[in-house]
Amino acid sequence: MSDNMSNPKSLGNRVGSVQCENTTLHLLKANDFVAKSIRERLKDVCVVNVCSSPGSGKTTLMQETGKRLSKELNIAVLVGDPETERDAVRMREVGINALQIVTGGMCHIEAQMILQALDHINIEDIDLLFIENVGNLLCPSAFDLGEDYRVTLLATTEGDDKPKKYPRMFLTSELMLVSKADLLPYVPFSVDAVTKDAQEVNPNLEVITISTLNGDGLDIWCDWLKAKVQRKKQQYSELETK
Ligand SMILES: Nc1nc2c(ncn2[C@@H]2O[C@H](COP(=O)(O)OP(=O)(O)OP(=O)(O)O)[C@@H](O)[C@H]2O)c(=O)[nH]1
Ligand SMILES: [Mg+2]
Repeated sequence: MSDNMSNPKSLGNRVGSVQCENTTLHLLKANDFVAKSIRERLKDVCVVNVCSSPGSGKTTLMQETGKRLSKELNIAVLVGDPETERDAVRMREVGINALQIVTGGMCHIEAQMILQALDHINIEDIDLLFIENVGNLLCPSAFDLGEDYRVTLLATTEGDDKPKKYPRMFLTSELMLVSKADLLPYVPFSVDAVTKDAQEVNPNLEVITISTLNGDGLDIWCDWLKAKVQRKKQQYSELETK
Protein backbone atom coordinates (compact mmCIF):
# COMPACT_ATOMS: atom_id res chain seq x y z
CA MET A 1 0.00 0.00 0.00
CA SER A 2 1.41 3.42 -0.90
CA ASP A 3 2.08 5.99 1.84
CA ASN A 4 -0.70 8.10 0.40
CA MET A 5 -3.30 5.38 0.93
CA SER A 6 -2.24 4.44 4.46
CA ASN A 7 -2.33 8.02 5.73
CA PRO A 8 -5.46 9.84 4.62
CA LYS A 9 -3.95 13.19 5.74
CA SER A 10 -0.87 12.85 3.59
CA LEU A 11 -0.75 15.10 0.55
CA GLY A 12 1.40 12.46 -1.13
CA ASN A 13 2.72 13.59 -4.48
CA ARG A 14 -0.10 15.98 -5.21
CA VAL A 15 1.04 19.22 -6.82
CA GLY A 16 -0.58 22.59 -7.28
CA SER A 17 -1.50 25.39 -4.96
CA VAL A 18 -4.36 26.38 -2.72
CA GLN A 19 -5.48 29.99 -2.52
CA CYS A 20 -6.15 30.51 1.19
CA GLU A 21 -8.42 33.26 2.38
CA ASN A 22 -6.64 35.54 4.85
CA THR A 23 -8.84 35.03 7.89
CA THR A 24 -6.39 37.03 10.02
CA LEU A 25 -7.75 40.18 8.38
CA HIS A 26 -11.25 39.36 9.65
CA LEU A 27 -9.85 38.72 13.12
CA LEU A 28 -8.20 42.14 13.09
CA LYS A 29 -11.42 43.79 11.93
CA ALA A 30 -13.25 42.22 14.88
CA ASN A 31 -10.41 43.35 17.15
CA ASP A 32 -10.67 46.94 15.89
CA PHE A 33 -14.41 46.92 16.56
CA VAL A 34 -13.80 45.93 20.20
CA ALA A 35 -10.96 48.48 20.51
CA LYS A 36 -13.38 51.20 19.44
CA SER A 37 -15.81 50.25 22.18
CA ILE A 38 -12.96 50.30 24.74
CA ARG A 39 -12.19 53.90 23.66
CA GLU A 40 -15.85 54.79 24.10
CA ARG A 41 -15.78 53.36 27.60
CA LEU A 42 -12.47 54.92 28.67
CA LYS A 43 -13.14 58.48 27.56
CA ASP A 44 -11.51 60.04 30.62
CA VAL A 45 -8.77 57.47 31.27
CA CYS A 46 -5.38 57.79 29.59
CA VAL A 47 -4.46 54.33 28.26
CA VAL A 48 -0.84 53.49 27.45
CA ASN A 49 0.02 50.21 25.74
CA VAL A 50 3.62 49.26 26.67
CA CYS A 51 5.33 46.88 24.24
CA SER A 52 8.79 45.36 23.80
CA SER A 53 10.72 42.12 23.39
CA PRO A 54 10.74 39.83 26.45
CA GLY A 55 12.88 41.23 29.24
CA SER A 56 13.44 44.79 27.97
CA GLY A 57 12.30 46.17 31.32
CA LYS A 58 8.54 46.79 31.03
CA THR A 59 7.54 45.54 34.48
CA THR A 60 10.50 47.20 36.19
CA LEU A 61 9.54 50.47 34.49
CA MET A 62 5.90 50.14 35.63
CA GLN A 63 7.16 49.54 39.19
CA GLU A 64 9.39 52.63 39.12
CA THR A 65 6.68 54.74 37.46
CA GLY A 66 4.17 53.69 40.11
CA LYS A 67 6.59 54.64 42.88
CA ARG A 68 7.12 58.09 41.36
CA LEU A 69 3.60 58.98 40.28
CA SER A 70 1.22 57.19 42.63
CA LYS A 71 0.84 60.28 44.88
CA GLU A 72 -0.34 62.38 41.92
CA LEU A 73 -2.17 59.85 39.76
CA ASN A 74 -4.36 56.80 40.25
CA ILE A 75 -2.62 54.13 38.21
CA ALA A 76 -3.73 50.63 37.27
CA VAL A 77 -1.94 48.04 35.18
CA LEU A 78 -3.30 45.21 33.06
CA VAL A 79 -0.38 42.94 32.41
CA GLY A 80 -0.32 40.23 29.79
CA ASP A 81 1.83 37.14 29.86
CA PRO A 82 1.47 33.74 28.17
CA GLU A 83 1.71 32.02 31.57
CA THR A 84 2.05 32.94 35.29
CA GLU A 85 0.95 35.90 37.39
CA ARG A 86 4.49 36.91 38.25
CA ASP A 87 4.43 40.42 36.80
CA ALA A 88 1.15 41.38 38.50
CA VAL A 89 2.57 40.09 41.80
CA ARG A 90 5.73 42.20 41.30
CA MET A 91 3.63 45.31 40.70
CA ARG A 92 1.33 44.70 43.67
CA GLU A 93 4.45 44.32 45.84
CA VAL A 94 5.16 48.02 45.23
CA GLY A 95 1.54 49.03 45.77
CA ILE A 96 0.33 49.18 42.16
CA ASN A 97 -3.19 48.04 41.37
CA ALA A 98 -2.40 45.26 38.85
CA LEU A 99 -4.43 42.57 37.16
CA GLN A 100 -2.78 39.75 35.24
CA ILE A 101 -4.14 38.70 31.88
CA VAL A 102 -2.89 35.17 31.25
CA THR A 103 -3.18 34.74 27.49
CA GLY A 104 -2.86 30.95 27.60
CA GLY A 105 0.20 30.82 25.38
CA MET A 106 -0.84 33.57 22.99
CA CYS A 107 1.94 35.93 21.95
CA HIS A 108 -0.07 39.16 22.23
CA ILE A 109 -3.03 40.75 24.01
CA GLU A 110 -6.25 41.19 22.03
CA ALA A 111 -8.84 43.91 22.61
CA GLN A 112 -11.44 41.40 23.82
CA MET A 113 -9.06 40.42 26.65
CA ILE A 114 -8.87 44.06 27.74
CA LEU A 115 -12.66 44.37 27.55
CA GLN A 116 -13.06 41.32 29.79
CA ALA A 117 -10.42 42.59 32.23
CA LEU A 118 -12.15 45.99 32.57
CA ASP A 119 -15.01 44.27 34.39
CA HIS A 120 -12.55 43.35 37.14
CA ILE A 121 -11.06 46.78 37.90
CA ASN A 122 -12.65 49.89 39.31
CA ILE A 123 -12.06 52.02 36.26
CA GLU A 124 -13.98 55.07 37.57
CA ASP A 125 -11.09 55.96 39.89
CA ILE A 126 -8.27 55.51 37.36
CA ASP A 127 -6.35 58.37 35.69
CA LEU A 128 -3.75 56.27 33.92
CA LEU A 129 -4.19 52.69 32.73
CA PHE A 130 -1.07 50.87 31.60
CA ILE A 131 -1.32 47.75 29.50
CA GLU A 132 1.90 45.75 29.65
CA ASN A 133 1.75 43.72 26.47
CA VAL A 134 3.25 40.25 26.03
CA GLY A 135 6.98 40.48 25.30
CA ASN A 136 7.14 40.36 21.50
CA LEU A 137 8.00 42.96 18.84
CA LEU A 138 5.82 41.40 16.14
CA CYS A 139 2.26 40.29 16.94
CA PRO A 140 1.29 43.00 19.48
CA SER A 141 1.88 45.64 16.80
CA ALA A 142 -1.17 44.41 14.84
CA PHE A 143 -3.67 44.59 17.70
CA ASP A 144 -5.25 47.90 18.64
CA LEU A 145 -6.19 47.64 22.34
CA GLY A 146 -8.12 50.90 22.49
CA GLU A 147 -5.04 52.71 23.78
CA ASP A 148 -4.31 56.41 23.46
CA TYR A 149 -0.58 55.87 23.16
CA ARG A 150 1.68 52.99 22.30
CA VAL A 151 5.12 53.02 23.88
CA THR A 152 7.84 50.61 22.79
CA LEU A 153 10.90 49.83 24.87
CA LEU A 154 14.09 48.79 23.14
CA ALA A 155 16.86 47.73 25.51
CA THR A 156 20.49 48.54 24.77
CA THR A 157 21.21 44.80 25.06
CA GLU A 158 18.95 43.97 22.08
CA GLY A 159 21.02 45.68 19.37
CA ASP A 160 20.36 48.97 17.62
CA ASP A 161 19.17 47.38 14.36
CA LYS A 162 15.68 46.46 15.57
CA PRO A 163 13.47 49.35 14.32
CA LYS A 164 14.02 48.48 10.67
CA LYS A 165 13.67 44.73 11.31
CA TYR A 166 10.40 45.12 13.21
CA PRO A 167 9.10 48.33 11.63
CA ARG A 168 5.39 47.96 12.36
CA MET A 169 5.97 48.13 16.11
CA PHE A 170 7.84 51.43 15.76
CA LEU A 171 5.52 52.76 13.07
CA THR A 172 2.50 52.31 15.33
CA SER A 173 4.16 53.74 18.46
CA GLU A 174 4.17 57.34 19.67
CA LEU A 175 7.23 56.91 21.86
CA MET A 176 10.33 54.70 21.90
CA LEU A 177 12.06 54.26 25.23
CA VAL A 178 15.68 53.18 24.87
CA SER A 179 15.94 51.19 28.10
CA LYS A 180 18.88 49.92 30.20
CA ALA A 181 20.94 53.01 29.33
CA ASP A 182 23.21 52.21 32.28
CA LEU A 183 24.63 49.36 30.15
CA LEU A 184 25.66 51.64 27.25
CA PRO A 185 29.37 51.62 28.25
CA TYR A 186 29.42 47.82 27.94
CA VAL A 187 27.38 47.04 24.82
CA PRO A 188 27.79 47.90 21.13
CA PHE A 189 24.70 50.09 20.84
CA SER A 190 24.34 53.58 19.43
CA VAL A 191 21.43 55.72 20.65
CA ASP A 192 21.97 58.07 17.69
CA ALA A 193 21.87 55.20 15.17
CA VAL A 194 18.73 53.61 16.69
CA THR A 195 16.99 56.99 16.85
CA LYS A 196 17.83 57.70 13.21
CA ASP A 197 16.56 54.28 12.06
CA ALA A 198 13.40 54.46 14.17
CA GLN A 199 12.57 57.97 12.95
CA GLU A 200 13.13 56.89 9.36
CA VAL A 201 10.41 54.30 10.01
CA ASN A 202 8.22 56.81 11.87
CA PRO A 203 9.20 60.49 11.64
CA ASN A 204 6.76 61.38 14.45
CA LEU A 205 8.26 58.93 16.95
CA GLU A 206 9.51 60.57 20.15
CA VAL A 207 12.55 59.03 21.86
CA ILE A 208 13.55 59.04 25.53
CA THR A 209 16.59 57.19 26.90
CA ILE A 210 16.02 55.67 30.34
CA SER A 211 17.51 53.49 33.03
CA THR A 212 15.43 52.18 35.90
CA LEU A 213 18.68 51.17 37.60
CA ASN A 214 20.17 54.67 37.94
CA GLY A 215 17.03 56.74 37.25
CA ASP A 216 18.27 58.37 34.03
CA GLY A 217 15.41 59.75 31.93
CA LEU A 218 12.66 58.75 34.38
CA ASP A 219 11.70 62.36 35.18
CA ILE A 220 11.32 63.06 31.44
CA TRP A 221 9.21 59.88 31.06
CA CYS A 222 7.01 60.81 34.03
CA ASP A 223 6.54 64.36 32.69
CA TRP A 224 5.57 62.86 29.30
CA LEU A 225 2.96 60.70 31.03
CA LYS A 226 1.56 63.53 33.17
CA ALA A 227 1.15 65.71 30.07
CA LYS A 228 -0.75 62.92 28.30
CA VAL A 229 -3.06 62.33 31.28
CA GLN A 230 -3.73 66.07 31.47
CA ARG A 231 -4.48 66.19 27.75
CA LYS A 232 -6.94 63.29 27.98
CA LYS A 233 -8.80 64.96 30.86
CA GLN A 234 -8.96 68.20 28.92
CA GLN A 235 -10.33 66.43 25.82
CA TYR A 236 -12.94 64.76 28.02
CA SER A 237 -14.09 68.00 29.65
CA GLU A 238 -14.34 69.63 26.19
CA LEU A 239 -16.50 66.69 25.05
CA GLU A 240 -18.72 67.03 28.10
CA THR A 241 -19.31 70.76 27.60
CA LYS A 242 -20.31 70.35 23.93
N1 LIG B 1 20.79 47.00 33.81
C1 LIG B 1 19.47 47.18 33.81
N2 LIG B 1 18.65 46.13 33.98
C2 LIG B 1 17.33 46.36 33.97
C3 LIG B 1 16.76 47.65 33.78
N3 LIG B 1 15.42 47.54 33.78
C4 LIG B 1 15.13 46.24 33.98
N4 LIG B 1 16.28 45.52 34.10
C5 LIG B 1 16.40 44.08 34.33
O1 LIG B 1 15.97 43.40 33.15
C6 LIG B 1 15.33 42.17 33.50
C7 LIG B 1 13.96 42.08 32.85
O2 LIG B 1 13.15 43.14 33.39
P1 LIG B 1 11.56 43.07 33.36
O3 LIG B 1 11.08 44.35 33.91
O4 LIG B 1 11.08 41.82 33.99
O5 LIG B 1 11.30 42.98 31.80
P2 LIG B 1 9.91 42.77 31.04
O6 LIG B 1 10.01 43.54 29.77
O7 LIG B 1 8.77 43.11 31.92
O8 LIG B 1 9.93 41.20 30.75
P3 LIG B 1 8.72 40.30 30.19
O9 LIG B 1 7.47 40.71 30.92
O10 LIG B 1 9.14 38.90 30.51
O11 LIG B 1 8.63 40.57 28.72
C8 LIG B 1 15.26 42.14 35.02
O12 LIG B 1 16.34 41.34 35.49
C9 LIG B 1 15.46 43.58 35.42
O13 LIG B 1 16.05 43.73 36.69
C10 LIG B 1 17.67 48.75 33.62
O14 LIG B 1 17.30 49.91 33.43
N5 LIG B 1 19.00 48.44 33.63
MG1 LIG C 1 7.07 42.00 32.41
